Amino acid sequence: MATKDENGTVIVRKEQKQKLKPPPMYQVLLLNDDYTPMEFVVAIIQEYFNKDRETATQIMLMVHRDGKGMCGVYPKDIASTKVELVLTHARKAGHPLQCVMEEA
Ligand code: TYC
Repeated sequence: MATKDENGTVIVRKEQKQKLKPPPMYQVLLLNDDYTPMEFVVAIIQEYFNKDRETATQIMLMVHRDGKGMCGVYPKDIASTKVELVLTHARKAGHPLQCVMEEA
């Protein structure tokens, strides 16, 4: 953009640097517990994270073995909605399954 100072001198400002960063992404993780049935966890991963049965089973077993496992990476509002839907479904079914999100 060009403007003039008090003497009429044209001042040309350098173009503003583009400072916008891409929006942060969030991992959605399932946490292990001793009570939620394996079959229920597999069904949850298939339903909310669009995985086939085989992939869902692998993720479930990883959570069972390592304590936690990643189901997907999403923008903040989508990750947050998935966490809420999973927790609501698990509580309605009477299971203590935990689902969390963290910045990727
Ligand atoms: N540990 C559970 C069991 O033995 C299975 C399980 C897997 C629970 C993954 C939660 O996120 C989980 N029934």
